[in-house]
Amino acid sequence: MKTPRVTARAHTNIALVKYWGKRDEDLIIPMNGSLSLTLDEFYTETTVQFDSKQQTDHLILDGVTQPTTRVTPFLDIIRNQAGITAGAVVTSTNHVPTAAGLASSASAYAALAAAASKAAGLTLNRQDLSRLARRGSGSATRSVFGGFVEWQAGTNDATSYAVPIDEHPTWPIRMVTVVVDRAEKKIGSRAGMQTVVKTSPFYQEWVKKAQADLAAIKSAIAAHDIQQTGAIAESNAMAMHALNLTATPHFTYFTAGSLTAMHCVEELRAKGIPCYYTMDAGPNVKVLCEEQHVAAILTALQAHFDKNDLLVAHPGPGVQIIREN
Ligand code: 2P0
Repeated sequence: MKTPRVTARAHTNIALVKYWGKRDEDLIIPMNGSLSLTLDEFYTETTVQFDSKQQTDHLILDGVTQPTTRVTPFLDIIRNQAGITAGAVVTSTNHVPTAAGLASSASAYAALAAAASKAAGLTLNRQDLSRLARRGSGSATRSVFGGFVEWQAGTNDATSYAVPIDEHPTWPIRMVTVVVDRAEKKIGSRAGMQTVVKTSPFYQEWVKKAQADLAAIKSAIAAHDIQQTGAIAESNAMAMHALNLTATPHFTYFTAGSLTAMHCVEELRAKGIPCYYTMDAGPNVKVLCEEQHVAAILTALQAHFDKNDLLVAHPGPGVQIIREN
């Protein structure tokens, strides 16, 4: 017997206050709360169908069959909840304007959680869907919602989930992505954050700072204050990347191109243009600004980067079921 075939779409998100470290590796409970902006530009569409004639799962990612090492344990959580044992066919496509190395586990697991839970016959509210997405990848917790989203750290499976802060911002906020390097990252975020939690002597200071940043950025976002919001996001990102340099062995995601982009943003700011950078577990730089300054920022960045490597994103929506048959 086959279940309905369900397709979900989820957008990626960029954290302004970062998640960087787990208190529970298995349940993916973070050490600190985080806050992100879901983006319209980059998303994943995933179709799931369970078939009781199938013993194992199949994963086709962007047209290529992949191992199900991480997907099968995730689907097992859903099968347990739904009381089924059927294998699944999972077909997933990443929609990123160029092969920019921006495909993310956030959009992937948010889409998979929505499509697979629906196909399995579960009816989850968005809080429970967020908890489920979290089991696949921490950042996916937040991609269940659109706009500005807070992941409340919690202390266990029941209390660690995302909540919308402003799903449809009227604030004309934009995120310019500078594609610095298209190569795969050398140190995955999972291993990177684990090393940092275990070895950085500054880790507890990070947790304190992230908690303070989270409270402060929520006020700044509510006030549509770009200077405050941007300054907190930039400072939080640099603290996260500083942790990596203080780990044993130390590592960094910065490349020469990342530094070029960051200097360019600082020069723009010195000229009175409010724009602020953030970086994740890779060399690409994301610039937070308001719509009215996008053109000037693109012009300045084009002195160093190819036009096609500069992508402008708006706030995007939360996860949606887009087909069911
Ligand atoms: C974030 N990142 O808050 C942080 C900032 C990257 C830097 O969440 O191990 O793929 O699957 O929970 O979510 C990327 O890590 O890690 C991430 P897992 P995930 O967006």
